[in-house]
Amino acid sequence: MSTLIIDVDTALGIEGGDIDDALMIAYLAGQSNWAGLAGISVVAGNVSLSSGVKSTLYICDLLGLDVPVFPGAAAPADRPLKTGHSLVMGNANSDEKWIFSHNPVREPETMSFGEWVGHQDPSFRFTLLATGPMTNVADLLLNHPSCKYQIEQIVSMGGWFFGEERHPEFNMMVDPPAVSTVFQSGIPLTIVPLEMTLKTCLMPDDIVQWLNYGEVGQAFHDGTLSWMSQMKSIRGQEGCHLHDPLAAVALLHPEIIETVGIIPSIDLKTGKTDVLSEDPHSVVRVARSFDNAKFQELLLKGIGVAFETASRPALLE
Ligand SMILES: [Ca+2]
Repeated sequence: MSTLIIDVDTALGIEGGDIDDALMIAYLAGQSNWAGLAGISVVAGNVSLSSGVKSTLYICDLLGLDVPVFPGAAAPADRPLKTGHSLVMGNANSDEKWIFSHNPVREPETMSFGEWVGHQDPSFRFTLLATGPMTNVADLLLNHPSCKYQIEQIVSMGGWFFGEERHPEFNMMVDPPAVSTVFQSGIPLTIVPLEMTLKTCLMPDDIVQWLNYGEVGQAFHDGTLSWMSQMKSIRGQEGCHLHDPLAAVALLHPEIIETVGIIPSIDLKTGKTDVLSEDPHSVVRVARSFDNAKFQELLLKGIGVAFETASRPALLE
């Protein structure tokens, strides 16, 4: 696979912020036989842009992940931002409270992601793993059009494509015109939709072992447990779903998912997604099934490797 760049709306560390982007980053950091992560672009979605950047930088600190972090769009172009945080807290103006006692040490890039790509060698190619609203991705395609030829493929988490009881999925709902731009770009796109990720589940017992890994394990454990408590109190749900990590594991291990080619559509007002037709030749593919047990095994293994590496004392010279 080519170099990887991820576009995320990270929220670990924010009370009421989903932790799935953070777990995905930890999983990617744990790929010791593969060092392809070249950059992280942050988009507003689960939380505001400033909180998302703070969370991402802090996670990079914890994981010892030395990659550039680019602040992206603070809101969609045509409508105000409605964060996942405001939906979870039931209050559009609730503060995004930081639950950790430390703040990130590293700083975000001053250059935009698009400018950075523009500064790379023209032969630079990358895979874009997008697990937030598509605002940044559409911005890249519209304002830095030559980048289109540098993106080999996009893998994303979002939408709800099959089934009678479909609703607009959060990532698609935040910025539907941006999704439409991506759908129409012609870039190969693999989508891991909500109807797949709702089958995933992480339970408190699965994360107890993280407490063996010092500060990084403690922070991920506490942040994840806080999100699980939130899900329990507002939805009566045990544990939490692993939406974004499924997209990352499916990218690195395509053998765990089955996809079908589709011609997708999106309602530009509501963000509700649909399948106009199935088409084996379409560049857009959507996951229809996956091996849940294998997914969870690979995810927890990768996260464990990342935590062990990050918590290991530095060797003295
Ligand atoms: Ca996300």
